[in-house]
Amino acid sequence: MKFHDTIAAIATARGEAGIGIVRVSGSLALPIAANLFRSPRPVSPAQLPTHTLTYGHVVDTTASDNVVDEVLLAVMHAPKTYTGEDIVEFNCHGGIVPLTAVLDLVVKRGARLAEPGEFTKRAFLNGRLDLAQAEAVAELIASKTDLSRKIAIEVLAGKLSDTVNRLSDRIADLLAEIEASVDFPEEDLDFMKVEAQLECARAVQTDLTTLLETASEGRLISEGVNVAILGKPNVGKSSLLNALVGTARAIVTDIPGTTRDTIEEAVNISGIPLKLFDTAGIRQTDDIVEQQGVQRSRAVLDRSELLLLMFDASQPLNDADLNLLQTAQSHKAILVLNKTDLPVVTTSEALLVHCPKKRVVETVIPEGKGLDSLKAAVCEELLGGELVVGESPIVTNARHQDALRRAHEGLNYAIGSLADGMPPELVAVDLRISLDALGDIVGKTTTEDILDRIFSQFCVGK
Ligand SMILES: Nc1nc2c(ncn2[C@@H]2O[C@H](COP(=O)(O)OP(=O)(O)OP(=O)(O)O)[C@@H](O)[C@H]2O)c(=O)[nH]1
Ligand SMILES: [Mg+2]
Repeated sequence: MKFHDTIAAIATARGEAGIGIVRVSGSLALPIAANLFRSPRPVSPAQLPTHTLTYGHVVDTTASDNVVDEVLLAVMHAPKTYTGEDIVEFNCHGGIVPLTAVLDLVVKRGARLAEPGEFTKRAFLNGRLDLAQAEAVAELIASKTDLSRKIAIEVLAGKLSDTVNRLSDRIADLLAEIEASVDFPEEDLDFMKVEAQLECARAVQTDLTTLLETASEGRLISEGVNVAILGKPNVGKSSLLNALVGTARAIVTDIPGTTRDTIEEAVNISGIPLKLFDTAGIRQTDDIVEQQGVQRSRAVLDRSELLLLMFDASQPLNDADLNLLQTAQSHKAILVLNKTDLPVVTTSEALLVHCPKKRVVETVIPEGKGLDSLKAAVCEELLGGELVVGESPIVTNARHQDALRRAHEGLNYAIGSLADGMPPELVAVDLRISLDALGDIVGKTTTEDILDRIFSQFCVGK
């Protein structure tokens, strides 16, 4: 696709840094560089070899060639560039003033400011990346853990797209065969043929299901999980938060009712980004501030995917404990039996009497005892064990998950129609729904407004 305008943006983060980059893409990129860039050895940017850096200065030609910044100019000639167009990048000193001054000059020479994600949108529209790969660029930038980075880089390399395209090809082949039987109806009585088509559709369905099943865990890795620490006052909730975060984030004292408000911290456990909430100990209280804290604890409970319910081994179970054990029945929860260094009054077995199906981890938080087992239990509870990035791709994106669901549904209907001996025209309609849904993932069938929505979530300059 040929775009008539040239776009420009500061591609690096705002703030002070060693370098900052003004990126320019489009047919005016090289003429603009020729106008603004001076090097000790006179060169024309259009003549510079592609993908090279040249030392020089950006000058303001309308102000007697005043030097604006000392830069390295990167020149990349179309079509083998990020956007598929000519690109120049001014590697400037990384401060907002020099960068804005260079960007201003670039705009004055005919470029316009780029929209968020517009470079990547051009890359997509020019066929340099498919849509799933373009989205992986944003996911890579936003990745919260090393595991989400690994998954994003593989999607960017085309691992998901390859799998989706192979599934599409198999459905397209089946569709072609079924459409042929519309054209030559005398063949549609061929029982063997329908059996073979059914077998083929079911095989695709199995692979589609496998891919779709990775989405619940995949999305957890890209989006994170809310985890609440709940328990009666003084059981060691804040101590646990601090131990998992690795700093003395929350105040810990031996006075029950120390934590009054909800404290929120991000931690990474085996590649899963957790948003961890330390809460006010739950108990009946006349203190108004503490009452509000207890209310907030209950609100946190409602929006958490996993609960760490803490119990004090040195004390008998009270009503608050029994209530929590009741709560555990209807939630994903791990029971943490803390203070097992003190003379034990409440045992793991006692907790399990109330919640036979839950995991119990015994801890002595100040000594770090049981923390590794707790982390393993969290991982097991959320992912069913460590998630290994292996041969098959992992779906981390809600839009892809939705498209896979639609593809799955279309195929289901097609299988039903084939099995019931429905006319091939009807089977073909369902197969086409499935094919279009898969096409949405890689951007073959995606509408303009969906594209706009996707790219508007990118940062400016990407
Ligand atoms: N002996 C022993 N003491 C612990 C253990 N874990 C925490 N403590 C102590 O228990 C006290 C209370 O700990 P916190 O972490 O403040 O407890 P909390 O559940 O956040 O309490 P509130 O904020 O009041 O609800 C502190 O004095 C901790 O040092 C443990 O495993 N063994
Ligand atoms: Mg506390």
